[in-house]
Amino acid sequence: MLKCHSNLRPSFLKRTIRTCHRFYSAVPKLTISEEIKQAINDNKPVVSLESTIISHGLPYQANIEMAQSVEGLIRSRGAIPATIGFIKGIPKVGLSTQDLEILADNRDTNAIGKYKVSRRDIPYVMTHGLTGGTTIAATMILSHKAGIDVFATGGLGGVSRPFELMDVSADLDELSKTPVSVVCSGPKSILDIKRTMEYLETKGVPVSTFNDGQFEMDRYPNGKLNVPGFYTRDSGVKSPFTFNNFDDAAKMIYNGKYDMQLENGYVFCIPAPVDVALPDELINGIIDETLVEATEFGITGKDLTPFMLGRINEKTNGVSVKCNVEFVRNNAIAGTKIAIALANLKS
Ligand code: PSU
Repeated sequence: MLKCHSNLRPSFLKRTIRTCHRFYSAVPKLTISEEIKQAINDNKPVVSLESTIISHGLPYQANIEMAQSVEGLIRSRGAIPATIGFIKGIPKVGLSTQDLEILADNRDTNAIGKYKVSRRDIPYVMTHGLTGGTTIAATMILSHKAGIDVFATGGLGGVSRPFELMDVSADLDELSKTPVSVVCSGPKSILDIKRTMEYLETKGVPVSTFNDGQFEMDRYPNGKLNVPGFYTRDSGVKSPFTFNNFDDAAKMIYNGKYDMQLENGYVFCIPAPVDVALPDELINGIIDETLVEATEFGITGKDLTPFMLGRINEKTNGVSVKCNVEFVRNNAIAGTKIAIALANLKS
């Protein structure tokens, strides 16, 4: 509230108020589509989706087809999809077909100038009216602001393998402070999954892996699975928790977020279906070789993941992209089931 001091002239005050108003109305606000707003108000299940996977994670055509088919899958199974991104500096929850096309068209990588928007990039992107895909971290932030609990994607960021770089994805810290659940196929196998899991433990983030009934259970003492590693069903690193049905996943969110008001997020890992996952022998060799290339080219930080995924696609003749698209679709279905179960618990 502006205090009126006797030495301030009314005209000065009026001018100040007008300037403040102009300034504030120029700041783009979180824009939520009417359909999503309505669904959230009515406690209908909503599943959010990120857009870095569209702008930087997958090549053109596969990315737009994936984005549209995933939205369709969520809808056909009874929830509302909410794809999130920044369009001309505006944080949007619920992207239009045109917005998706703009983000997806990454054919000329020099010309697009599209941003990979994580937590630290948000103010810059808004100030400069930029367009960009949101990472898991940024999608969690916008989902939480909109009131969405569940978010589905492909693979989590994590601790990168060249440890000297101390390159830890902002996704991990976000999971410690934003109560949104990420349904994914585990940390990306290009990462140091052991260190990623240690980091998540320190940050108090529950990681649970879904038993889809397709594992040879005698390999897993006490029925405890390992976390999947994005392209592969088993990374070899223990999953702290295993779950057998989506109702249990929803109960975990409800107990932590609504009963206990814990502020952390949750990771629900859905192993890629058996016929979709890539054989370890094929993918591990390619990843090791590509990491060496990344070091040679000096590629680090936020550029590392897009570089790795792009090169792995080339080296597998597109097989890695097909696998990536299929498990995102599978995760979207799982996310929808969790969102429906959670909406029932909340009603
Ligand atoms: N899942 C995919 N492909 C992707 C990503 C997820 O199948 O490209 C993105 C997510 O946006 C995630 C990001 O947040 O990769 C991780 O990037 P970084 O390692 O730079 O934090």
